[in-house]
Amino acid sequence: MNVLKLKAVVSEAANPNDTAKKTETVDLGNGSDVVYIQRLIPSEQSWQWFHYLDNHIPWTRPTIRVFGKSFLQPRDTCYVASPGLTELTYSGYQPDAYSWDDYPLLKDILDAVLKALPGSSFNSLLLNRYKGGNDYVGWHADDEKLYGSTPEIASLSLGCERDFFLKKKPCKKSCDGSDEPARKRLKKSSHGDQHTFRLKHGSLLVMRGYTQRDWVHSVPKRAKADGTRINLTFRRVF
Ligand SMILES: O=C(O)CCC(=O)C(=O)O
Ligand SMILES: [Mn+2]
Repeated sequence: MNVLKLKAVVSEAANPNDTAKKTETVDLGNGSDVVYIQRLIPSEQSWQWFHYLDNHIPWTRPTIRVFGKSFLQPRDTCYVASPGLTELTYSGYQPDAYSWDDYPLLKDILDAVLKALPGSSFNSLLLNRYKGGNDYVGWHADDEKLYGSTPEIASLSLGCERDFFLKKKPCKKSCDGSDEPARKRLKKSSHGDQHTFRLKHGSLLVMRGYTQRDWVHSVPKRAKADGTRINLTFRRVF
């Protein structure tokens, strides 16, 4: 991780009674940043949540459309949202929204996330289940209009550790003065334009500011990841 060059701030929890919550803030530049709290939720609590969600959430593996082709989404999913919100559509798929009242545990998890992020507000949740190293999420940005221009997305990880990659989007025009096509320029991007986080059991990663406008992220396949990982991304729909 290229944290040294990037004004990374590492701090320990102020309350000595609290589990040490190593927090790292990476300034991505141009009004984007990522906060990573490595141990937000104690391990035992995280495993309880993991097993409950693994067994009780109505997981589905929908067919999605990417570049005009239909694929089975390479992970299970479930969507929860407050009533009356604009419906979510991604990759040609519109998930049915379950209610927070259907799964009261999700409200407890939301409270724990909000405790770490005072002043934040979330009204929807996309859950993902990666059933092994072949499951993944490809490069994308959560830049749907319904999240507004500077969405805060808080992502809690439970279970098997996986890598999370962030990569700067190519400039639309030749913003660096180059005549090369965008795809070629992306390949040449410098190290400051890429970051990797190892997402631990019980960790929280928060993307803020213009991260969805200027960056893409992914959780790639990993041959050695043999366990299940559950991920909860809390979002605000406007
Ligand atoms: O599983 C993760 O950590 C990321 C999931 C994600 O990016 C998404 O659901 O939009
Ligand atoms: Mn995403």
